Amino acid sequence: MPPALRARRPARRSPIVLVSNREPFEHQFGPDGSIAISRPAGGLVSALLPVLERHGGAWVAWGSGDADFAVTDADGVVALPPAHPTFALHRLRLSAAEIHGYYTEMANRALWPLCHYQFQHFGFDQSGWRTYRRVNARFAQAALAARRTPDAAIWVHDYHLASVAGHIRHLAGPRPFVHQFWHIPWPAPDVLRALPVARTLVEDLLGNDLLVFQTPRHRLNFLASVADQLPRARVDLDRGLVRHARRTTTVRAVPISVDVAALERRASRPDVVAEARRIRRRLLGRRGQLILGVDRVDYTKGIRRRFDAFTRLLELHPELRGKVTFLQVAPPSRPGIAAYRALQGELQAEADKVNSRFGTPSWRPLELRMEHFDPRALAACYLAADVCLVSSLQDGMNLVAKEFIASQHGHAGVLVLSEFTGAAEDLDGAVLINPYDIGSTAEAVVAALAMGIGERRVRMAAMRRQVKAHTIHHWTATILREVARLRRGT
Ligand code: ADQ
Repeated sequence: MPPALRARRPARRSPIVLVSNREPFEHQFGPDGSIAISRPAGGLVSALLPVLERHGGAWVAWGSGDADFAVTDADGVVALPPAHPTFALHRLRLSAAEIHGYYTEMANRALWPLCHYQFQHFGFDQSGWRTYRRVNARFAQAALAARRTPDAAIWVHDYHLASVAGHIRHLAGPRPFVHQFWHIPWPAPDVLRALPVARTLVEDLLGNDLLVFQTPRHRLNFLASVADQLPRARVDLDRGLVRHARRTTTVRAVPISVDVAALERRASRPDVVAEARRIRRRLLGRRGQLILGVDRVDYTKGIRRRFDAFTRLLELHPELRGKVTFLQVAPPSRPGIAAYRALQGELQAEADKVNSRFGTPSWRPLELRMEHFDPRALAACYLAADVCLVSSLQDGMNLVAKEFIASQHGHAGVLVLSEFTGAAEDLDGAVLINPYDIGSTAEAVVAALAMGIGERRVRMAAMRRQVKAHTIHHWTATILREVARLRRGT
């Protein structure tokens, strides 16, 4: 094993213990037996890595890479990032049966579609639920063990780990301060009723001292769900307090954001600016405009309908043929789930269809890149685009929208944004769409392409002011301030 990869525990105290399903770094064996390190795509890791790089501490996560345990110590711990370790990653080893029940079945076939209102993908079985709770209990134990001091707060993330706080109460009583951020939407109470174990899920979440959602809408949905599932709980909607089983949970909304300064710096680098020019030249030739989509391959992101809207645009506006190109960057995700594999195939087939129907020897209308991009390549795409199109059917926040804004230092890009994203509630200046309305989405993109430079600048400047005033560091500080306030009891 290369010495740089060997486990070294950082000497500093652990002020935060983060707990998430996805790990921030993954180790994989190459074909020659060497070990490579990578950062998985996804909003959660992009959002939290700067937090631990800044604060230090411990991170508990599933060790999903095939070489993960080759670089840890006997307890599954490795110091990261490799060059300048700032935190200790505690990796949990999960069996194939655990991964199936906890991750594939309960998290991604039950909770994910339900929270995104996608009933056609929703499925539930009791054995997946039992495994989910057992695995959540393992995360709870690992989080308690990762604390350097008994008063370290435990910060749990997302829908994979809804039962962790409940297990911590069971294992360690009322003392440890536990809080959770729910990255995806929380559905309306009637939707939650489809989940046979909704009541236990809500009770487990009320094991948290503080529970934070992306938007006021999701927060209200949760409070209404508590009233619906637990009629004896006391719910104070105005103050966001729930009193249940002799405990109080504070419920807040704090929209997540991005590392604006880092994204802006990256998009200003001469090599990124040059790459953005190359992308435009390659995809547009001498003239033309670029529409950009960036999403994990996921049915909630509305990529299929987005392709339909682009087709409609080309049908209804023949004058735009040869003058606009749509670049869709879409790294495959959750390959273990059939619906995701099928979607990947469908998107490729649809892109081929658009290109063979409208393409010419000198113009390829839809460029679909189903691969992971490194941060600089992604920054060049954001910078190159005239229009960024986000058409999620539901989305907790959508970091792509904010990354685009942070990268557009030229102020000339237009954001076309689904009204069903948390970002739409958080930003003024985007052109809002209902992604189910294909015709109106197509017309909104046409309007964005035709928008004068003056209006583009005004809109982008407004959005840039908003994201600069609410960066990922503000998000962290707001949540940690609330944690401190609650711990003081004020
Ligand atoms: P996601 O559903 O993963 O996140 P999103 O917020 O859009 O969605 O974040 C996607 C992230 O993946 C972005 O940081 C983007 O840069 C990155 N990414 C996308 N394509 C990539 C590619 N080809 N190569 C490299 N990186 C790529 C969940 C919720 C969201 C919520 C976040 C954070 O579903 O609603 O905003 O968590 O809370």
